[in-house]
Amino acid sequence: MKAAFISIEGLEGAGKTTQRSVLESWITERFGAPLVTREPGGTPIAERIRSLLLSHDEEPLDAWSELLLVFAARRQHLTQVIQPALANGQWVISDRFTDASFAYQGGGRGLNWSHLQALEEWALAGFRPDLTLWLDCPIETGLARARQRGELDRIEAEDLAFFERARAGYERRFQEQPERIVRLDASVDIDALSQQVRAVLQERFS
Ligand code: Z5A
Repeated sequence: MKAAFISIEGLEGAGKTTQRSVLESWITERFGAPLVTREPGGTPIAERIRSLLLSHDEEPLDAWSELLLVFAARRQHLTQVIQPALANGQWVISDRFTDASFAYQGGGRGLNWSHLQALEEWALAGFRPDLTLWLDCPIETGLARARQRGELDRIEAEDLAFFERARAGYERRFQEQPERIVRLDASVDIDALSQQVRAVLQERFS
């Protein structure tokens, strides 16, 4: 089977990082160890852009600048890491990819949706994951799980309304691309969610 690219999406505390290891073991057993990566980040330059995006700064970061920075990091990640791995027959799992930009910058910041679609077309030549798992749970549930960690980064520090708009952004993207994006109920416990994840993998790739 051709190596596939799978992304995991969802708001903070949805369980993306936790479920990443479920995907990793399922793929390893069948197709060899996948490359496991994340966004923003995944290459040294893209990780530097990530620090810029998440750190608090006296100078406000303009919403379009934020979008262009995430896309600059993504283009770097795609060309330097993701595409070479896939060309080499290695599966790739990414904790977030372009759908996060539609959710946070399109939904959360309210940037023009069709401009984002155009950016996806020219910056990534329309490249998309083969499968995206959207871990969806009520915002308060995710925030309560994630916020035991302490200090909030620049995006985590946004208010509830921002995350509501971001969730609506995921919903819109899901409505537009239901073949690629699978929505999972992430309000359940870790084991129950892992079972949902394995069931999707089984259905798509066995
Ligand atoms: N961002 C953007 O704006 N535009 C873009 O294009 C991209 C990103 C790509 C960094 O993302 C920020 O970048 C993000 C969006 C923005 N900002 N926010 N908010 P990130 O992925 O690095 O950060 P994150 O979403 O904040 O990650 P997270 O808080 O670690 O969430 P998670 O990975 O989904 O959760 P987790 O680490 O697996 O679990 C969190 C805790 O909950 C942990 O204690 C678990 O044990 C527990 N947990 C997990 N699952 C469960 C279940 N099912 N039940 C109970 N407890 C659970």
